[in-house]
Amino acid sequence: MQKISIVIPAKDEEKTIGLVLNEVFGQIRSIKNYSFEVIVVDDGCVDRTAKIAKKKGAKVVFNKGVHGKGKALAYGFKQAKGDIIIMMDADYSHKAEELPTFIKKIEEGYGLVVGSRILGGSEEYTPVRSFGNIVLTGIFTLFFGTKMTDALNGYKAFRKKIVRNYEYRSKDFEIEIELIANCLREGLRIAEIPSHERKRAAGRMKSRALIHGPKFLFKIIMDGLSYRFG
Ligand SMILES: Nc1nc2c(ncn2[C@@H]2O[C@H](COP(=O)(O)OP(=O)(O)OP(=O)(O)O)[C@@H](O)[C@H]2O)c(=O)[nH]1
Ligand SMILES: [Mg+2]
Repeated sequence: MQKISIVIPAKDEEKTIGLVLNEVFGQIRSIKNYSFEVIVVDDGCVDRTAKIAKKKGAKVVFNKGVHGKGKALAYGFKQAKGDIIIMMDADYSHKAEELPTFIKKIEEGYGLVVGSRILGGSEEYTPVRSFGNIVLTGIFTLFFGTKMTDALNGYKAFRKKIVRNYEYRSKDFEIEIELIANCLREGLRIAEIPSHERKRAAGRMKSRALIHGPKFLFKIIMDGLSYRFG
C-alpha cells in the first residue's frame, strides 16, 4: 500500500490548525488504498499550535534551525516517509476535499501537481497579490519554458523523488519555485488542477507582497537560468 505524507508548515496558527486537521483527517478517512501520515512543522511557534496539532492526531516536528516557510517545509520533507507528499497551509485556506484530485493526478503519472487559484478562484486575492502572481507566473513561463497559471501556490502534491534527490535552500515562500525547478530537472511532468483558496479562517497572513515578491522573482531568474543553461 502506498503511503502519503501530508506536510503542513505552521507559524503561530493556533486559531486555525484545529480546523485544518479536523477537515484533513475527515477527508483522508474516506480515501481508500493509501496509508497516511499528517506532519505539522512547528517553526518556532510561540502559541498553542503544536499542542493542538498533537491533540488532533498529527505528528508534530520542530524546526529548530533557521526559520521560514521554506526551511520548515524542507525539514518536514526530511521526516516524511510517504511515496507521495502533499503540502498544504495551516490557515484553512486550502480545501481538504481537493486531496483526492491531487492524488488522482499523481496516479496518472505526473511528478508534481499544483493547485491553481487562477483556475479555481481565491478569496484572498487583493489586486496587488493578483497582479503580482500573474506577472511572476508569466516570468516563470518565460524562464522555464513551461506554461503554468499559478506557480506560486502552496498547495502541491509530488513524488518523493523531488525532495529525496535535492537539498532545499529556500528560506521562505520561494521554495514553491525550487520544487517546480527540481521536478523539471527530474524530467517529470507537471499538472495543474483548479484549486479554490478560502480566506484564511483567522490569524495573520505571513507573506508580504513587497518582501516576498522580489524573492520569488530572484528565485525564478536564478533557478530558470540554471535549469536552461546550468
Ligand atoms: N513553519 C512556518 N510556516 C510558515 C512561516 N511563514 C508562513 N508559514 C505558513 O505557511 C502557510 C502560508 O502562509 P500565509 O501566511 O497564509 O501566507 P499566504 O500568502 O497565504 O501563503 P501562500 O498562499 O502559501 O503563498 C501558513 O500555513 C503559515 O503558517 C514560517 O516562517 N514558518
Ligand atoms: Mg494563506
